[in-house]
Amino acid sequence: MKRILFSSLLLISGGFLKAQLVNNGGTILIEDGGYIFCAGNFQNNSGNVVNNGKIEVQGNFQNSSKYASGSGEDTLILTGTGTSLLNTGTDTINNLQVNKSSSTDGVKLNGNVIVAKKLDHLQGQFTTDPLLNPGFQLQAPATATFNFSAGREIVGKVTRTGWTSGTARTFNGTNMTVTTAGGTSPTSVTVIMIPETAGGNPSLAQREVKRKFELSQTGGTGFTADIKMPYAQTEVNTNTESFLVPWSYESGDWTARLTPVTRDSVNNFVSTTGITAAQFGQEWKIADPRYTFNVSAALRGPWNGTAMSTTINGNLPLTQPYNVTPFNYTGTESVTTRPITAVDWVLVECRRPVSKLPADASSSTSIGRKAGFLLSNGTIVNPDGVTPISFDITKQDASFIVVRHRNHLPAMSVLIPSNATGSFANDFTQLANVYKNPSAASNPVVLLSGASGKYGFWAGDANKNGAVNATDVSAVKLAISQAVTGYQLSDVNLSNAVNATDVSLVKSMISSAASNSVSSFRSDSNSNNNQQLSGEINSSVPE
Ligand SMILES: [Ca+2]
Ligand SMILES: [Ca+2]
Ligand SMILES: [Ca+2]
Repeated sequence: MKRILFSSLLLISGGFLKAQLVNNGGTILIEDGGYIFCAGNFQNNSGNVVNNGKIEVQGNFQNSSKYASGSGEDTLILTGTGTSLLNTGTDTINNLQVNKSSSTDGVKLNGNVIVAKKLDHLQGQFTTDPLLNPGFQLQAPATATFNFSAGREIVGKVTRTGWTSGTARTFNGTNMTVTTAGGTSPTSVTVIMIPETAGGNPSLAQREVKRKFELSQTGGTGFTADIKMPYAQTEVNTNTESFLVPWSYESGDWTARLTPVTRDSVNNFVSTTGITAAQFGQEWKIADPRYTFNVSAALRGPWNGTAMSTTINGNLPLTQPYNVTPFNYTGTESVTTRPITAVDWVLVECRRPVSKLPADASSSTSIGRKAGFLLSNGTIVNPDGVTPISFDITKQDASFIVVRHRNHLPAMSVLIPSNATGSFANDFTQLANVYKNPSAASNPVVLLSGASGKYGFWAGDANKNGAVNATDVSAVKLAISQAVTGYQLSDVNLSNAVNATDVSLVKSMISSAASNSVSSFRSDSNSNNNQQLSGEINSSVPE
């Protein structure tokens, strides 16, 4: 039996070619305190390597036979320039140190690698080669220590075995951690993390930090997980770092996890807690869920032939008024000062049915909404009175935008494609931009006089039931009889008074719809004996 004994520093180097250490059947024993330096490749083709000391390799390290350690430290150190291929075969290395010459040099797996005690990633790139060799992984027991110097991270697949709940374990970098709790603990957890530079563009690219994560586990049921996910500054794309949240890819949809989220835009990570076992086994990414809605619209009620009046500005509530049926919007938008050109509060919704069909865009498909102000020039702004309305949405992809007003019929956009800049735009004053229910008798919006072909929202839904008909006339008349004042649904022209002008406006809407109807207006002998009022205008927005 051949045995090579190294009890002190051994340098193996060559002349013009990089030296190689090749074992074709012997036993190489590095005793405790021993140190092999190999400027080239270290290749254990057959036989045994028993490492109780240190092996430093500047080329490739390939174990195709047996590698073992005794009681010593057993460290493999990868240094030098260029790319070292690393493959420990089916055997385990106690301590692995990646300390290449510069950040552009690296280590790439050429098979699976198992590290039992400690990983030190000090300098250079380190990749498991996830795109070309998705099966390769760095594996370590949960008890192993992972130490990364600043900016270092492992690209690709890392598995921690012997998993137990309750302790945060590091995977691809200092800020890539997973903790599980409750249920039945997994036996192992795997993270595949691929930054943009390594091809990590999340599937169905919309708006995202250019890096993807795939989490999975073996075993375990009913547990929850806390995860922390890092990113590189260069991957931020069009996202605003202070808004970033995790997203998971579930059932063909990217779904934002708006809470609970913590962020660190200095150290560049996002974390969340309590994700379910089912969510855990998904692709994840990081993206800014706040979208800007550059939408404009007009209301027929306050339209005076040249502009929308702001007569009720002084009576506008300081808190959004849609916290009532049928809107049931519980947002806390409020102001201390009303924007001086505000016509009224409006409620803006983003709807995204899976089918992408407008008929399916019911309120149950809402992925975010917010109350803001409609200004006299038609723009819809945040409560700050200046910036285009913006809010968080929980799904990505093409969407419908709905604008609702408390006593006008709502309107919905046609399908608007999503984009990577986090914005949607729609001008509701253009008929072609507004969805019309094919079975609706009238247009979804009404032509405004003196406005060069612009359209406004139908006025007169004084009882806010999604239709303008004789019952609204009755509601206005009742309000007149009660001499109500202030911010009233029955003030359908927003004139700051409820009077005969409001009755006339509702009637003119109904008769206008009747004369424009595709089909004849409904005749209902029970509702009203004034046949001119028996028509009605229905909202084209799915309920
Ligand atoms: Ca940052
Ligand atoms: Ca009504
Ligand atoms: Ca009025």
